[in-house]
Amino acid sequence: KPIQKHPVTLRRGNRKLLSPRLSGISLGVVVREYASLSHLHKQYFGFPGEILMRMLKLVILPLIISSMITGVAALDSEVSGKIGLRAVIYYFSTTIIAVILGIILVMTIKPGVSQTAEHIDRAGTTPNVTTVDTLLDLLRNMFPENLVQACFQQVRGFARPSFILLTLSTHLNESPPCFVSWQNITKDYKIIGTYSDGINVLGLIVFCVAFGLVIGKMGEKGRILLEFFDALNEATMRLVQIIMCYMPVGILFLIAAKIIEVEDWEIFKKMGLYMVTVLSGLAIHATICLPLIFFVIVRKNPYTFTLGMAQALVTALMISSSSATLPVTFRCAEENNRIDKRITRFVLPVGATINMDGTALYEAVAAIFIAQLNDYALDVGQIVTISITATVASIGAAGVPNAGLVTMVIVLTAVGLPASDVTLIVAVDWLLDRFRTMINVLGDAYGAGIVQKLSKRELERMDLTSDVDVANP
Ligand code: DAS
Repeated sequence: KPIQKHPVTLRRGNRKLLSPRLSGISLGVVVREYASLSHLHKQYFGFPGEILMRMLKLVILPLIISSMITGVAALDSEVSGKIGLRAVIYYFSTTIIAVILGIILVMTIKPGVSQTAEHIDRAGTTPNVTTVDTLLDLLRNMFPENLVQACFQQVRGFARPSFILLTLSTHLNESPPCFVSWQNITKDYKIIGTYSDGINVLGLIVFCVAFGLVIGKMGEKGRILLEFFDALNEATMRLVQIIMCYMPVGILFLIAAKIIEVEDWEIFKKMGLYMVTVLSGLAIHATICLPLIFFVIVRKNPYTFTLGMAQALVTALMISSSSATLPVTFRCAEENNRIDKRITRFVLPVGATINMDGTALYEAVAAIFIAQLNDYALDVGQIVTISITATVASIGAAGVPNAGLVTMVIVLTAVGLPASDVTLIVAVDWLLDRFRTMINVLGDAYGAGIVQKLSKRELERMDLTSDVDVANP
């Protein structure tokens, strides 16, 4: 049967290029050949995906600096204070809701109790963690140093009082919580492009907010700086546009490389109920809790809003990093969901760093699941402690892959569970991390939409008074 002339063909001028069907077939052939050739070299198969990750990570630093500084400078300090407060209240409330949802589900489904997993050998019990340093040593034995540093710095810096409660130790013999110093950032960024997972994003944000406030107060003198950072933001977003053209290829290879890597599919059957508990909690939070809050406040269709964020959600699902997804989150929020740049530039970087509903839900579920596996009967006090520590730990989790696993050790420690039992769930974390990162990004986007709605009056008042519309050129 003659091939039907494809109605739409790719053309440049009057030269006909490959028709979409032909190009799809040829891409499929290329990928299959490449896969068959490179099954011996997994890392090469993952290389095109790694390129995508690195390109996105490359733009994080200029994007956060330019967006935060111009975002804060474009708002006067009173307005930015109100917007910041609304954002933080939203972050805490949705995170607590996610934790409570997770606890209700895991106490109902009881994944750990129904499992007839062979009794866990208690031989390698972890040291009874009493100080921050013992906890740090334990983490260092389990995870890469820079990942531990990224999370620990954030938890310690952000939640010191609860941290003391967590470790119930008398001697916190480490330096006061470190906020950013410039060399601290460059230390993390050894060479731009070899992004270290341990960048101190929280410290960077603190610096940018302070710097933006100062520039905003400089009036005419600060204008040249403001225009520089605005131009830097514009240039960075154009770079993101170019990177997004490559995205389909990168994502295709990222998925393929991950699937090739998994050797023990058996573990998924054993952990099935646990994964169902986590995934159903994340699904309920994303399709009911967050949309309901959004609809009540913004009075718009939340699902249309979610559709507008689709590209960012797919990116988060593929790369498991809220920070690396930030460039795409910006584009979707501003271009598809028409959120004011003065809100996105201020709210999204903070949200990507400290607002992690998916991670908080996951850590609460995982901690109680491990308690069930060990036949630990948790009392109400311990359940409450898990709620608080899961919330704090999600704030401390950096927006990089597997961060939630690192900070979960803190949750386990807080209720006296063996921290080494984290190893029981590591095997499925690469999959669950993707879904919780996706919910983290969705929560950030909803937060920007809600804060914009709540700040409508301030923004309108500023539009009337401001002569330089820097935030929305
Ligand atoms: N991967 C983290 C993020 O980027 C979430 C987590 O590890 O829990 O949001």
